[in-house]
Amino acid sequence: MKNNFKVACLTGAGISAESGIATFRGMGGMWENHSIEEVATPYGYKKNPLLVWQFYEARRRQALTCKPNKGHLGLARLQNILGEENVTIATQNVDGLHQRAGAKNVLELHGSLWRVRCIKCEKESESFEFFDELPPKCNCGGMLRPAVVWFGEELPQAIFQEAYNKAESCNLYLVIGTSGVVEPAASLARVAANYGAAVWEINPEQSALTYLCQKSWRKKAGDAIEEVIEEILSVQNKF
Ligand code: BJW
Ligand code: ZN
Repeated sequence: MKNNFKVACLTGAGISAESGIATFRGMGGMWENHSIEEVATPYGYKKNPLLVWQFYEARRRQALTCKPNKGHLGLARLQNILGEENVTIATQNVDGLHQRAGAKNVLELHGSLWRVRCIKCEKESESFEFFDELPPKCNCGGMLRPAVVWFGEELPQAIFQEAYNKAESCNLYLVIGTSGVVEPAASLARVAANYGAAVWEINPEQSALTYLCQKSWRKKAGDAIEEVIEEILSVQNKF
């Protein structure tokens, strides 16, 4: 029998916390020793590209030492159980851990640590290497930047549109490990709710999206994911 139960997920920094990658906000967060304007805006990059590159290069080096955790692996398993076409993962994370866990068609709303873009010729390319000289240069002589989305920048349109379409058409929207304060990513959960999906959340703390949720697991993603998968499998026929 063909399975028509559709799950769309929105993940944030919290799902990678158990892999050892710091979240952004709060104590011990990645921005604790940086101002957001300095390292997460085009203005900051223009003002001090070296500082911004040092911040991202440190994160690239650290991310490579980290492994996907039970949360990432659980979502990849859910794709295997229900079918890739029925489980969409839109992530705000740039660490690539969903893909390394085996997840397919991951929608990277905020770009990737593993891509760079030239600010002169705008060519974008994959880059897993570490740069000897910072800021790194493109073959055209222009300066490269991390291909991530900073505040005030537009999200990659086609990717956001696909995430939006999946939010509109899913039965269940699963929000994992995000504070839900950054737009337009957070709006995807509201879109799903407006189109009639159930919204469930995994987060040890309340988030800005908790008010939308029928169910909230106040646990770490890795501790809750198997329970949530069981619950999805037991309710999918009731939708
Ligand atoms: C666990 C856990 C465990 C811990 N298990 N959970 C509407 C209203 C107001 C403002 C705006 C608006 N629309 C747009 C804006 C402006 C702005 C915005 O949203 N500002 C708000 C903050 C006020 N948005 C933008 O500027 C966006 N662009 C845009 O809208 O452009 C419009 C445009 C159109 C046309 C032309 C031009 C422009 C862009 C936003 C880009 C965000 N970029 C960043 C950096 C990415 C690169 C990088 O990684 O360095 O994305 S900011 C940062 O926040 C990063 C994250 O992806 C994002 C979200 O953070 P996240 O993932 O939620 O992390 P935390 O730390 O906040 O939360 C972690 C959670 O995990 C917590 O809840 C913990 O409890 C939980 N947790 N352990 C499960 N084990
Ligand atoms: Zn170039």
